[in-house]
Amino acid sequence: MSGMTLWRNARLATCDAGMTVVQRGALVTRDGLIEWVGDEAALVGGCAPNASTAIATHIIDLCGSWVTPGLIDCHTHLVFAGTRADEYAQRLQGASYQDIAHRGGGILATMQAVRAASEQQLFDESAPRLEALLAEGVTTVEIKSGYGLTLADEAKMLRVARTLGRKYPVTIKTTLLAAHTVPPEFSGRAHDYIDTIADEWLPALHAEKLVDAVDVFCEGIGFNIAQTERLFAAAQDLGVPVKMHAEQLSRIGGTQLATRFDALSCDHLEYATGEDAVALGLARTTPVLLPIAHYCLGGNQIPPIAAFRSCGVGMAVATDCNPGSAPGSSLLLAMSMATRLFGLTTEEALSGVTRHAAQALGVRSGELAAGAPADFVIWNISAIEELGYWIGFNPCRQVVRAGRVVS
Ligand code: DI6
Ligand code: FE
Repeated sequence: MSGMTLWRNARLATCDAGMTVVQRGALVTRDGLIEWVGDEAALVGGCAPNASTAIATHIIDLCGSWVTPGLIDCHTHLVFAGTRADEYAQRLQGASYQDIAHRGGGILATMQAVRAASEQQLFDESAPRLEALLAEGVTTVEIKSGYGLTLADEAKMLRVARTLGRKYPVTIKTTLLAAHTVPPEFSGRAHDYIDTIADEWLPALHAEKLVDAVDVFCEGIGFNIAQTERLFAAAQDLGVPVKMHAEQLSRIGGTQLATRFDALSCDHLEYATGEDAVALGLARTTPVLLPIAHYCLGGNQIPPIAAFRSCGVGMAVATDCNPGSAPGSSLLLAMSMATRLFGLTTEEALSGVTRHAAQALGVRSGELAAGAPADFVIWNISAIEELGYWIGFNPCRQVVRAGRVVS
């Protein structure tokens, strides 16, 4: 793509470190990137002052609309087959998530459905969930494996995630979550399973360029600290960043381990403590809040938000889209729940799905800033607080990805 586009007369929520708002702002985009952003009054003859010589080839008047960076859903399991609505009904009758997992349901139920599905079926079932996210202005999505639990089936899930990224106007980051639960082939041998992932699957999938990060469900019903450390060390040897499902249902100390590996993020954190917040702050590991899972599990424990704030730790917010604990494909709903259920401010919720979500993925987007990808959303709202306020009503007007209007 060549040519420069000037997007003028916009109210910009830049989502930069200061959450700067520019009331009469403009953006200059070129070759898929933001070249300049600022107050329209600084533009000289339709051209960014320091940017260049040429007058913009296209000038688009946004008529005073609010513009934010493209939203980022930094934690999803959206590639899966089937549903687990039956388990939701059982939980409403008092069964716990752990009870259901111990009975062989839960993640293993979805594993069976994913193994039975062809790659095409998996794509066809997953695509509508991605479409729902994109309709709300999401331009970057992280997708985890973790329901295949054989080398071939984990590869199938990750390939579907990559294919989604080619067929839709979205940046997909893939995460290997083979360490989600112990599959039947390794029953009673969690240690061997971790060794197999570390020694065989991770190197093979990494060589196929299917793995942008490695995640572990570090939990009483998942993998313990020693097992997690073993897999993180293997990832580190390959230069692959790590993430963790940490302190979701109990506190076993995953966060402290993750920060020693400079993890990109620790996710869930309902049972994290002030000490964990300190460790996250020192390590620059981003906490990711997943309020839809908290809501659907009927949890009564919330993450230590005040401690995150006092440690200066920026919080990300994501959907956790999955068939068990979080059957949700709405990042705007996750923002609403993060404010109402976890007590975030509307500004924190917005930075949680933009700048801090980008940090949780190690990507450059999530900000309206020179040099960032030209991914942004034009909204039908009159106040920025409307994001994460409406429920079941979508105020997204237009999405621009890599400088092009895509919807
Ligand atoms: N924690 C979660 O919330 C998801 N995975 C995890 O480790 C749930 C996955 C599922 O129940 O299918
Ligand atoms: Fe999750």
